[in-house]
Amino acid sequence: MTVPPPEHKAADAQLRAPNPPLDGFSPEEFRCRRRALREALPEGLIVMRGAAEDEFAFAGAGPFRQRSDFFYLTGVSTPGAVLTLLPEELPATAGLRDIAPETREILFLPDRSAATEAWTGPKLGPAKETESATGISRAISAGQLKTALIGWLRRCPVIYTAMPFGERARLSRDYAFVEEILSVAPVAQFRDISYMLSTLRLVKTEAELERIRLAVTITVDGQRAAQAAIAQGSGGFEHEVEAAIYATFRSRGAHMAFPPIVGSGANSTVLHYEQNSAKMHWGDLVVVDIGARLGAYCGDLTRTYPVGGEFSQRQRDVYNAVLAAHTQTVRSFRPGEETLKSLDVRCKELLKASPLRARDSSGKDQTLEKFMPHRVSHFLGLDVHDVGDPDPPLVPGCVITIEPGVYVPSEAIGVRLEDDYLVTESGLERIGPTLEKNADVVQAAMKATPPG
Ligand SMILES: [Mn+2]
Repeated sequence: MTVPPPEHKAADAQLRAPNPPLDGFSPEEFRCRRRALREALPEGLIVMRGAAEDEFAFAGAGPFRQRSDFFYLTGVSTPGAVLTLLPEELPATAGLRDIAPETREILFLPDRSAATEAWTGPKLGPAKETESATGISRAISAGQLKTALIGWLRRCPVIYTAMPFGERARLSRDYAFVEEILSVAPVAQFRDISYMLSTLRLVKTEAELERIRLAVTITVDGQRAAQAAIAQGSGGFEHEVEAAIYATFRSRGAHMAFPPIVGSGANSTVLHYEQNSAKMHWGDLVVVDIGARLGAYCGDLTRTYPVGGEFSQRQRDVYNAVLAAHTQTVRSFRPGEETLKSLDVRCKELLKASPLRARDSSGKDQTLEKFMPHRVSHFLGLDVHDVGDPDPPLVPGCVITIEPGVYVPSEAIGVRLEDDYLVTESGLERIGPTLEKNADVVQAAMKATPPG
């Protein structure tokens, strides 16, 4: 260890202590994840790039959010960080001086700067305090990353990192990062880390489940606020409903996990409607699809409400068909065999079996599954559409949504009913407090809502 010169200490003294990292989780939680990843990929150097300051701001205006894979491994939300995990046989001294050769975990962080922090607030920096706060063996300056990689890759050319794929791959930051490494170590043999990470992230720990439960609980509160706003009846605006949801989330310390969907009338049939600007009228259905993000974890719930609290007979019929598909899909879950795909197939069979028909765009009567263009389920966790291979059977500890929907533009009727479930040994267990789906109960609750 080197001792910083006294003038360095004097500069540091002006920096305030940053908020603690890890978002309330124990260091052991993240240490276990890093250990599992190193054991799964023993033959290469693991290099994970965290998000840059301007990379993942929500809608361009929200707070900085760490990329989920990086948070999963570190609990660190400081922008510009890079985590390296070394394979067993590689001495850390191959790339760095002043480090114990057996060190396996090294976090590279931008140096702290009083001038920058005047704008952004206190940040974790390369320091002993960061090591004790995170449980990561060493936290050193990001300025040392390049030299370290050159030395390590000389001894171990296999490197696991997040590789970009697809049409826009070459425009991504990850691609630039790969090129940067290649420019100093052309010997590097890149392998993608994303699949292995998604496999680890699929099964949630108790601590993660507790956090997801809290996020869902706040999302339930948001739905209740939306229901009360829609119960006020004709003349209100979708954005007023959104505002009620936003107030509920923020007052509980949560953020919007994704742009909220409040679609009334014809907008209820638009799957990812986000304008939330229309006036609501008696007789409209309103699809409310929202999720709270508490810290790093998300909830995701959809309900469908009649403006003023009264379903028409036709709306009620469609609503009940969707509700039956939801309930039956959950009830018929086959532990050990079920996949996201088989759930989707079953849900659509259930809709098809309904005696109801609706008119498609060419004027023909069709069974209801023709009006459900999306899948019935996705994984939920650090991301709203969480990572994970959809093909293998779902294992205990996965968290999934169940969200059948029927959208009939010719009648301006859209209905979606979504809850979040934990996969257990015996089936699906709903996460969070009760949020009624029964049409009579919803209607009675809305009619009992006092004027706002
Ligand atoms: Mn969803």
